[in-house]
Amino acid sequence: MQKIKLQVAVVLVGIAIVITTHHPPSACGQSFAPSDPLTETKAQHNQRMRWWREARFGMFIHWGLYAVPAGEYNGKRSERIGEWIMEWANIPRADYEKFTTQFDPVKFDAREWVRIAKDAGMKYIVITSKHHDGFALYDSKVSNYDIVDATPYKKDPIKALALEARKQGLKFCFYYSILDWHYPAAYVDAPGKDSTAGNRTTKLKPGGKEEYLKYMKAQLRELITSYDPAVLWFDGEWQEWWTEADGKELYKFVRGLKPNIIINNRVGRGRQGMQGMNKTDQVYAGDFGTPEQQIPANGLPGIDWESCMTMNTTWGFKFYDDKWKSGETLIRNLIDIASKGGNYLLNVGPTAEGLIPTPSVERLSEMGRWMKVNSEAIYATTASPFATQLAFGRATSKPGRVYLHVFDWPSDGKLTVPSFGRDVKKAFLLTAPKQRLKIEQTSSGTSVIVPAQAPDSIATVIVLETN
Ligand code: H79
Repeated sequence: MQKIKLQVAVVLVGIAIVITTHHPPSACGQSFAPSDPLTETKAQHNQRMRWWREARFGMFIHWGLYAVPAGEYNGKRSERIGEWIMEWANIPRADYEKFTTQFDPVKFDAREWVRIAKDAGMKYIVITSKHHDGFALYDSKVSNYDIVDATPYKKDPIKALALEARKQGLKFCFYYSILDWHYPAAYVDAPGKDSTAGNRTTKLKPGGKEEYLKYMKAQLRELITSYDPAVLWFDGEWQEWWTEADGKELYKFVRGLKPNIIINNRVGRGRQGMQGMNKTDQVYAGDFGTPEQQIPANGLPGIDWESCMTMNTTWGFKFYDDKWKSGETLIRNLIDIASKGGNYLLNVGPTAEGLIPTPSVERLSEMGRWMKVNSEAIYATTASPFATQLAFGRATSKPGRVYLHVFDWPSDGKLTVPSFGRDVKKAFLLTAPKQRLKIEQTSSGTSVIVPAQAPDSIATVIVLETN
């Protein structure tokens, strides 16, 4: 009884807030939907987003049945992404299901995975609970197509990973695909395609949508009540049968189960392709934009976004993909993204045995070495205070401090930045706070006298203390 009264009160408060704070999309149209009927004030929204905005760096994990073929089917390889093999190799559902018998990740070690993420400086983990292939990586009660019911492994790795993430202080989050190639009511209607294979788009049999919605909600309820994720990261929303109204409804459903959860914009139809930010004609569902495999040229003030990117060219493991980005590129991507006010969600694709590939581990530990010394210039920072991008690198900001991330060290020993509306009181290398660097004020900005050699050739951080 007490509980019912409380809920009524919450709804009434919600309505009051809707009336008083409802406003049209901002000029840039990029504001994300208020979470009606759980409408929150700006302050409540900021509070909910707080940990995520401060985190800046997370690990994406694409792990599922596709790790078994690992990019090769009937001797056929592809340049395409590994987790899409059911699509590009045109594999019928009944054949794809057979991978379950070979998915036995006996080398999976939750503690080790979380350690790898944590040592890299990552603050959260987003793992595929279910990708487009429909296979659940956790013990779903509403499906037998999951790791516990259908594989020789018979255990729930998600349970272990969620526990371990919590233990080591990382936020634990789920990816969930709206597109589902395995659901019985879904079928493919495309020339040359098996009707039960994977495809960019699927159709649903009559009545199938209502049935599938129920199924999805049942799985999401399981995910939220059993694992308490901090983020739900939807994908596969571009199906013609999925509408923005469906997205708004699902957003409400998920927030209703966990009010302080954070949800990406792929829950609805807002995002503009791989660029990932929202269309500007209306307010769309979701809390943050999702650029994929790209970094926006500039950040958008007041807009939350997260670039998700791979380290090689695939999300799901492909044994022959050796097009690895260098540690330098990955570190500079993290800095570039932070300087534009975004988060970096960097992917690993573990093997069917349960191992994060060695080249990924090596790169993450290289990032960790940089972060151990420089993370102050990443965590809880906001975008660069400079009107235009700095030629020598990037900048991040905090109250009282600006961090210059120098990629190209000056040959004349002088680093010059334009005025940015705050006085520079002193400057020093982040690694040597007691040794002040000389500064010269010019009419158009500030010059810092720096050592002849770059202390860190990837990115040296110089702190400007401001008032
Ligand atoms: O999970 C990973 C990939 O499997 C999945 N998203 C990442 C995080 C993904 N990557 N690429 N694709 C899915 C292919 C989808 C491409 C497109 Fe489209 C769908 C092109 C046209 C429709 C999305 C919607 C991009 C533009 C519109």
